[in-house]
Amino acid sequence: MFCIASNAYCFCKIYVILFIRYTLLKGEVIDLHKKWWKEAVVYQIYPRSFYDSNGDGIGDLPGIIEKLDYLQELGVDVIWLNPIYKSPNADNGYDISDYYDIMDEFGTMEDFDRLLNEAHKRGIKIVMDLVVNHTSDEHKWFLESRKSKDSPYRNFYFWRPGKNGGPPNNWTSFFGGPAWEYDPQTGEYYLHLFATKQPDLNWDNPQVRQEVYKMMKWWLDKGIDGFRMDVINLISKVEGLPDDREGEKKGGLVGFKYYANGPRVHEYLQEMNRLVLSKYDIMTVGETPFVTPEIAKLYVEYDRNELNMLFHFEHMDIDCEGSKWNVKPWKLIDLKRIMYKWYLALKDKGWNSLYLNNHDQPRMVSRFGNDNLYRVESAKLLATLLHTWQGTPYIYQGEEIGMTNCKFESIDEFRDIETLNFYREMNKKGMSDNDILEILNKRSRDHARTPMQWDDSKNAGFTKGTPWIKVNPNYKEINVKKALADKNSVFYYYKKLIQLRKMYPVVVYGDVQMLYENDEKIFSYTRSYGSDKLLVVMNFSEEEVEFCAPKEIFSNQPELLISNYEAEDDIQQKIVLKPYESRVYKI
Ligand code: ISL
Ligand code: CA
Repeated sequence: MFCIASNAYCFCKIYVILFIRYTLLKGEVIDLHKKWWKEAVVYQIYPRSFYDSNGDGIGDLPGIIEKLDYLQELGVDVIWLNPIYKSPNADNGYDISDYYDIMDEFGTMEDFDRLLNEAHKRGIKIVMDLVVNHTSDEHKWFLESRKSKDSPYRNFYFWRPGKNGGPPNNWTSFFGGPAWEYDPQTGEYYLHLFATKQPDLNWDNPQVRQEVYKMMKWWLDKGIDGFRMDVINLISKVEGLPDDREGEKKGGLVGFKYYANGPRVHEYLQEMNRLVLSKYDIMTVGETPFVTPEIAKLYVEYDRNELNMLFHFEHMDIDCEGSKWNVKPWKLIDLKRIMYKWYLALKDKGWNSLYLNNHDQPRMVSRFGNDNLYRVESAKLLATLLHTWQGTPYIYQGEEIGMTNCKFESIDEFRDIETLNFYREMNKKGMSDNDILEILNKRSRDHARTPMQWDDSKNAGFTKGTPWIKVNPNYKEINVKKALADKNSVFYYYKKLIQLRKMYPVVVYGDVQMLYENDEKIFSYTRSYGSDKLLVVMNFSEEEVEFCAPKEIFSNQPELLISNYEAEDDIQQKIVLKPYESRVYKI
């Protein structure tokens, strides 16, 4: 028996070697790290703002089901759902009171099962948000833990006595104010890195970890296809929760050096991988503020067995200084430098995720493009970058029709807790409403959260009732119905880019070689995979610019795969690129 098995093993080995030889000879590449989640395009849905099926003004799960055909038409492979679990909605679902139930406004567990089933029928996978750095203060664990100092759940969270008549340390919260809340019931404080209604879970307690793993398995056994893990690199806090004196002097967020990429985070993620993730064919992406490529490697290198990819924030910080509210102009050179640095660092060892906006960020066309004169051109140009750089692209709902930031006319049009807290803080400091409004009109998370614009009817066709948040007034111009009727729309450009990823492995797997690294207007690179090669050229400016193609490229009869202007097929050595023009050639 052993003999037969070992013969078969030898035979297989020889066959594999021959096969590799053969394909290498043919000029093709065998990539042992080929994965479905590298080839996939992910579409992020913020359910509250996607489509309202029952007229209560809030998007819901049946609403998403109604729009699955639309997503299938676009061609995406995966949907990432922002949190849909039971929640009092202090932070739109990022404050979960029951991990095993669905938020009332979004529907029922039957609706979810139907959504999963209907998506799978169309070949679309579903990735869920996993929010386990904190729960809601209305979660039963927290309700129990706050009852008494010797509650069996006390140690599920961080409860500490005050110090010198104040909180246990000087850490501040992401949403403003101290990271501690005093609870008179037991006379102690609890830690919340985000809102007061989002107490942090204590991952050092093995019971907490077991509960989280059990819950993850429960969803995976239902058939979901992965997790996007909310602030997952914040789960391990330094023992003793020390004061951050340096941070205090600097201003801004105080304390993060004691919990970002904390001492035991890799131990916990490896445990999670061993006990849960490794048992399923799924994808994982960690949301990780405060990571450099060197730190990121520890999370995503193949042999570390932690996560598949991360959302880092480096490119989200190029247009601000000190804090997200302090906006400055951004430079293309910085974007190129950061993207190339991340590519090189993870090359052949891990994998990048690619995003230019999400539910926490301004709309990409308003931020990195031109949402006025060149809205369509620049939306397509940014889409080109997103789909032809190496990594898995994440499209945020509405991006595929070029949705823009919204013009908010007054403070009471905002809904987001971070925005409203910022308003209160600045107002207390004496800043005028107009000045605050100006900042918020650039940065508020609500720009991403205005309803999806489906058509030019009332409320952009999002709801028959009163929408929970203002609809962007530009919906008559920018909407899905119009996009579907225009063959030159941003929508069809996305569709084509997604198809190109499917047709040419070089778009997914090809190595990147930067061209014109120091050019302030042109973003250009080649991708190579075996004998396949692509050239991507993008003009990130409002002026015409000249581009000189490398000789080996224009003399090789390149084929134009996609472009956002009418452009000729053959490339001359010198071409003039129009404002925001982008072209992709196959060589
Ligand atoms: O949104 C941000 C800046 O505007 C970030 O600081 C954000 O708070 C951080 O990236 C964490 O985000 C995630 O967790 C939060 C939640 O509010 C965000 O929506 C979520 O993406 C707390 O769960
Ligand atoms: Ca609804």
